[in-house]
Amino acid sequence: MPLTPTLSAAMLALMCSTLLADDTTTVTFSDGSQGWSGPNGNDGFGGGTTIEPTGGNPGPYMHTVFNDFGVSYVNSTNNAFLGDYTTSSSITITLDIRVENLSFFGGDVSRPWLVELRDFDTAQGGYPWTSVWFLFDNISQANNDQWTNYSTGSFDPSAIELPAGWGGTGAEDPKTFEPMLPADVSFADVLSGVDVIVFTTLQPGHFFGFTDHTIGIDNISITRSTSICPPDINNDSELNFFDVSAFLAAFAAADPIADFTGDGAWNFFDVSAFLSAFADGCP
Ligand SMILES: [Ca+2]
Ligand SMILES: [Ca+2]
Ligand SMILES: [Ca+2]
Ligand SMILES: [Ca+2]
Repeated sequence: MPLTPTLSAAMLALMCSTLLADDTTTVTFSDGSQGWSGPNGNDGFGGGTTIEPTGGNPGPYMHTVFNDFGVSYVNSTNNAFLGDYTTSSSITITLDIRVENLSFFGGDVSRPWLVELRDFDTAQGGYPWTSVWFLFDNISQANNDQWTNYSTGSFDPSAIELPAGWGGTGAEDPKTFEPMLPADVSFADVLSGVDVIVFTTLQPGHFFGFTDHTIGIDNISITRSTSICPPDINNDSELNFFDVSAFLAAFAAADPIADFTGDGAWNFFDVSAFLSAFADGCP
């Protein structure tokens, strides 16, 4: 029987319901910093970062008063935010920020606000790390004087190309001098072993003067969603022709999602395992 998209979708779309298991970690600062640190000047020079007991969204929050080119909040110890993202079928990173003051020589300014995921293992060419980063917005006192939630939205950590809204560092475009990922490093390569996560105003490739920052952050969250239905390749909780099509494309591209036997090779056994799992349906 020929497999037509319409027919197979109609036949198989009823097989599945919710096929993602979510694992969320949220740092509310009620249990300390949980590995997060903000800028702190030597001997207090330039200002510093403390956890305030009240005034967050709600309760405790991380509060920074600092004068520098930019501010960064760094975590290199909390495994909930680090390690291999590609074992999840999708990831979402969110946080709340409030800007009390963001000014340059007394005049209000806006600054980029982004999350950057750094990997030391793929670093090359004299760069200390490769990274991928997502620009949330430009923040300012005028726009962010109340607690504001920012999210990367759900992204596929196994994507080879940078998803929309993401940039890379670790090399330089020879024509534009813009930062970019090294040619042989993919989005998924960086996310297969994240060593440091950073929220920062320092957008790669941009430079800023000494700026007064008075900023609060709260509710730093990561959600790792794991498919409990591997043949649902496109993660829409339905098994249909589009998954077959997505599997074949992933197989042709040697995407890890199509390595159903998990042996790092793409061959007949993966096709067979996929078709078998597809025929079995999902819980
Ligand atoms: Ca809080
Ligand atoms: Ca790494
Ligand atoms: Ca699907
Ligand atoms: Ca295989």
